[in-house]
Amino acid sequence: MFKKILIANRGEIALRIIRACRELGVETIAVYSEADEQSLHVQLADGAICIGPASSPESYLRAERIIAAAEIADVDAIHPGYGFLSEDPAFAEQCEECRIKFIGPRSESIRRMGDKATARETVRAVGVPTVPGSKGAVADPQEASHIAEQIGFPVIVKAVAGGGGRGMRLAHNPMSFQKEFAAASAEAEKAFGNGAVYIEKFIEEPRHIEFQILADEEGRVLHLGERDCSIQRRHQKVIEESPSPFMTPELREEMGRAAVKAAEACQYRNAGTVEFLVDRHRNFYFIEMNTRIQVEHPVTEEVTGIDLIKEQFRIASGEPLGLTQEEVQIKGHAIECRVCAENPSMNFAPSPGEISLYFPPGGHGIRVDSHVYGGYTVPKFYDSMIAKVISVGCDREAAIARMNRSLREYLIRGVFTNIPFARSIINDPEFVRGRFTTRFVEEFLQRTPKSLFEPPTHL
Ligand code: MV4
Repeated sequence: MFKKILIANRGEIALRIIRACRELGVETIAVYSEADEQSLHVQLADGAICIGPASSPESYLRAERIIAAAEIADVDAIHPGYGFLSEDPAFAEQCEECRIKFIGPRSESIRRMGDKATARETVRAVGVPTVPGSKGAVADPQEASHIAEQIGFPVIVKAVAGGGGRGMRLAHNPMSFQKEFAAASAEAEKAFGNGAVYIEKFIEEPRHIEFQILADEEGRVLHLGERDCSIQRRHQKVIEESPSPFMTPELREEMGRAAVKAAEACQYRNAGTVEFLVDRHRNFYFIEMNTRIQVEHPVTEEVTGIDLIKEQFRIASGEPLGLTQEEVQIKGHAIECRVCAENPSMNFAPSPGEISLYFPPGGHGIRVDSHVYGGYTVPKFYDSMIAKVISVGCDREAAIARMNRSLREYLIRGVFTNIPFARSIINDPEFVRGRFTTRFVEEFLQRTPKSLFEPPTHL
């Protein structure tokens, strides 16, 4: 096992990684921006190095500063967490060149799966179902039109460098196609400096179901079942759960096998996630692979009993996976709500500031992964997520009841939060029925009076 590692991240995931390291007996070095001097990850790590001013491009996104910090602290490895540099193949490559182990896949796997058109072709070649669409990127508008007509409308135009919903355009008919194709490409060029796009048939009202995988350095791959992430608002997940209420044991086995094949196709190592869309007939289609640990990993941990962060360290240090696919058992049900400092009454605008009062929920079956505390100031510079509440129960009903009571207990004053919003979803009859699609939040917002999830007006 490693002796000392550096955490190239902040917030709750930095804490989550420090906690795993403490239990493994691994020393930790935190890096932080000037806005994060008072952060818990700085306090709880064994050492901390300031890497620049508040803004991410000048701190957490500066690969060379993080590598420099790693060399000064003389660490064996870097854990990138999620976001920031976690899916930057150049950063993974620099770690490799400096003989610092990158806790994650090889840079070639990150690069391959980071190009969404290449990812599609890579998994399609080994028999994983993909959405009907173009073979790779399409540059010529005439050729694109021809492909769209062949696929049949509606089609979706996606950025090759995209993912997570950025740079996507829907075209309902041949007339609108040219416009949407050009718009998607222009948007992609502006957002990613890469205007390449590809085309897929638009799957209407799908569910978003992703599979957690683990792969050791010998290339053995396991899947740890699925997470249902259909409850999203503007491509931001709000609630995730495992298992999916839509899943059957047969479909899990079939999709799990496909997820493992997708990972094998890119010689994947360490923890990863294979994303699928599932239509009403339970047809499933690969859409993307995320080559990092994800925000919602705790729901998988709670139903499998596997500590994914510790597994990441064991795998990266060369230990083979200690269990077989048959030994992975899904037990009970877990739900996660992302708590964000934002105001649902103001179109979910971020609400940074000082937390004046803080009382997190607890008790049987509740886990809170968070870096905040009473007196902490939520900086305006980063993502607004301040906590994740994870409930676990013997079944979905029990997990829902537990989530409902814990969101009721959760006291946060000084900033607005989406807690009332999450709670009203948890209590929504359609959510409780478990029959939702990626359009759930949109439909919920249309039929639900705002007053049902307005946060208290006085802080
Ligand atoms: C799609 C789709 C329908 N058909 N692809 C959005 C994020 C990105 N990861 C993929 N996304 C979608 N791709 C085809 N061919 C619908 C979405 C989509 C979506 C997917 C998952 C969760 C929420 C979503 C909300 C809107 C659209």
